[in-house]
Amino acid sequence: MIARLSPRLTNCLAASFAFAFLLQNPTDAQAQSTIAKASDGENADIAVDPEGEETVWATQADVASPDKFFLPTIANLPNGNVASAVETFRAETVARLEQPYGMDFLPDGRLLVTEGTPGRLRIVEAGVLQSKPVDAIPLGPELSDHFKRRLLDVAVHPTNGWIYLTSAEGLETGPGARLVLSRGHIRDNQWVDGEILLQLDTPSTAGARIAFDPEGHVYVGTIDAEPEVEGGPNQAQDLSTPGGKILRLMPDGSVPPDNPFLDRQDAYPYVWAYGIRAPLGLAFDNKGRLWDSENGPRGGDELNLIQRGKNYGWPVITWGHPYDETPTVSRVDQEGMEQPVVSWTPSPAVAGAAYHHGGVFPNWEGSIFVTSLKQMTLYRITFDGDRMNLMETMLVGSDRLRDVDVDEAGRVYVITDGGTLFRLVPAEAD
Ligand SMILES: [Ca+2]
Ligand SMILES: [Ca+2]
Repeated sequence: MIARLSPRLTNCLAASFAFAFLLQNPTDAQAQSTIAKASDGENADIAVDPEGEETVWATQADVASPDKFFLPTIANLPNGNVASAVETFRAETVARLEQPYGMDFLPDGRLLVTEGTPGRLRIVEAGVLQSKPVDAIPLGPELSDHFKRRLLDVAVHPTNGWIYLTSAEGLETGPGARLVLSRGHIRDNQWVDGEILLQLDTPSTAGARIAFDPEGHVYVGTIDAEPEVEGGPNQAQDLSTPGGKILRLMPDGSVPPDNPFLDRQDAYPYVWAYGIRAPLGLAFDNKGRLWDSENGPRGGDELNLIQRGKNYGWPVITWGHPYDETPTVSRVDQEGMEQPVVSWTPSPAVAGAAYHHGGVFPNWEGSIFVTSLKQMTLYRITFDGDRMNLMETMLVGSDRLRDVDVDEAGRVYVITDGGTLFRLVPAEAD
């Protein structure tokens, strides 16, 4: 029997099953597909119930027109104090934005937020959205329909004061898009000193998260080609191409002399790690370790601990399933390829990631927060060394949570595809 369920209902269904199937270093239980959901949360809803009888498939129209996920919606946030596992918090709406995608804090505490599709950079000062976007943000040629967001991530360098941006622009000739990494400063609400550091012809302009290691190197996650969408081959295992990689640059955009593949003639010199599928979150923790949250194909979303020169397996190994009508058991491991630290099936469509340093929420110190799109939840994950210790699921059904960040005080900021910027602050006394 084939039925069409609303995305909201599908999400509720999936949410109720998801927790039982969160696996750490997964086992064969993975193969017993319960609810197998379409990946990426960008564009599809697919679910198979535990008996495999009722199947909910995305329509072609859903896949072709993901716009419905980006209609303005008010996030469904809890009222009043919320007692979570180890902290009691309150969710507080800060601002309404248009398709926010990325955010970071300036040293003076102001929050920078990108609005993806209109391509605007906004400033939130002392909890108030400034009415005027930053002027003169450099945007190239308009994008073809398939590529929507013009401005992607924003990140403030921890020591040199430069503000880094990823943006997407159309090609002068034909379809496709170019991913651009640039940097600049904001002076009198104007983007100045702009420099382009990297330009990549890319199969997809999602992802493109920016992170900095303690030495100040710049990292960017790039999405792999999807042959079923772009027609081209996967790039993730091909070291000569920029897609499906974690890239590493010097702050000025030059190639770091200790990047891992510089002795290989054919390798793209910025490659730091490969075999990546859809890195929608990138965050360093306080130990200088890099975490990548990425979408699997249908099942097999991952949180990876990214290390120099390592291969994270896509598309050779995955805990997800191919996009066809019969979920099949995937190949899940191979010598020389890294396993995720956390693997989610069904796919919640994980997105942004951020490290929590404590502050006003001391019991969250050391956690990694990961947002999800399809499951509309915020995960808090703790670790024992490089293994997951526990995962807490918060704000279930709130909205498609696109990205998360933590301010200096330890308040947790979240942006949603529906356009809400909210933050988690300490509970008020009753
Ligand atoms: Ca950020
Ligand atoms: Ca992987």
